[in-house]
Amino acid sequence: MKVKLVSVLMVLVLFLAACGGGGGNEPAPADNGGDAPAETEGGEEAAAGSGDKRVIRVSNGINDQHPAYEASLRFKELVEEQTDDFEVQVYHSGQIADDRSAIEMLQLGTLEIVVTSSSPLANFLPEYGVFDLPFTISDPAVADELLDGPFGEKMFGLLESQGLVGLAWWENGFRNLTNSVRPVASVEDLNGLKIRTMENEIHLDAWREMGANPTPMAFTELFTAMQQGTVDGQENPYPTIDLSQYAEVQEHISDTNHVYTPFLFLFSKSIWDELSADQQTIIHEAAIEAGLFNRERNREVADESLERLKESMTFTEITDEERARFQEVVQPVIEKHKDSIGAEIVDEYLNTISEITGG
Ligand code: TK8
Repeated sequence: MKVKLVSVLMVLVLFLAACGGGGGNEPAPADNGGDAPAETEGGEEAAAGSGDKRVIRVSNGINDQHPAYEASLRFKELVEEQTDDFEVQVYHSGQIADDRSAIEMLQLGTLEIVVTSSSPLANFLPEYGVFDLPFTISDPAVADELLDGPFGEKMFGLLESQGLVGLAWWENGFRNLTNSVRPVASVEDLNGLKIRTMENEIHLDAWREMGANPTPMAFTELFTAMQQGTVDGQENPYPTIDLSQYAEVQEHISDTNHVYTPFLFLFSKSIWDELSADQQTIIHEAAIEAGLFNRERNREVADESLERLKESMTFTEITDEERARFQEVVQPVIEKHKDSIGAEIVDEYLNTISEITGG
């Protein structure tokens, strides 16, 4: 707490120094969203006063070891090398806000960008629940084709009504289960396990259907919840599990691969509308290019992370037979949520996937 106060005071002193007491300057661009630490990328420059540049903040929920953060820095580089109009500040670990609150900030026009999982968005647009249907995407190449094609475009089109602009599909990845109680090889092994899920009805129902005891929680609270034993387990892609050091508080990992979560690179519509067409193009293209880098890195890191996790945790491989049982058990979840997501969207999603896979 004391440390925080000191750094807040330091920023204030720097800011006052930069203003030179003369006034008439822009308001402090170092507003990192309240309690965010001052030592973030670009933060120092901002604190020193960067003239008339418009500050664009990127909020990441995961930490600065993750490929999404790396890709956000790539986005910053790409934008800043093409124009002097912006200063991009990249934040991590939910310093600005967790996914759901960050989306609300975009709607209010108090934050420019969030790299968010699709799942919290389903609380704003039920159609986004389509990505939460378990065991529907089995390969990253399928995800790419689905998201980069007309279906992805259609999903982006829905965002406008919520005050959001979808600029690019990035990747969180295939989710896998960890826990601190026992190895999970079968549906029965899940019985009664307290599993943290994202704040998403479909995830909650899927885990209930599989016999676990799920509880929704913001990602920013997850590590502490595992540490204190409030939950027994959680599910996330390998890079998150590895790079967030979950092995410190979790013993077992299974390659459940139960669902693929895209990241959306989202912009606040009210702020977007204030930008010129040229500025929008620069930002849009940078988001897409950084997203391609993000996907590539994420897949490399997922492999490396799995190797590391196999050394720090007990790894259990789910057999094809058993995975088919998981899939069968969660089937009612798809039926149950079809209408609330929108039957048409669900059909289009499933049909597009089977067209891509040739099934
Ligand atoms: C990061 C989240 C996170 C997600 C979750 O902001 O909440 O479990 O997988 O990685 O988007």
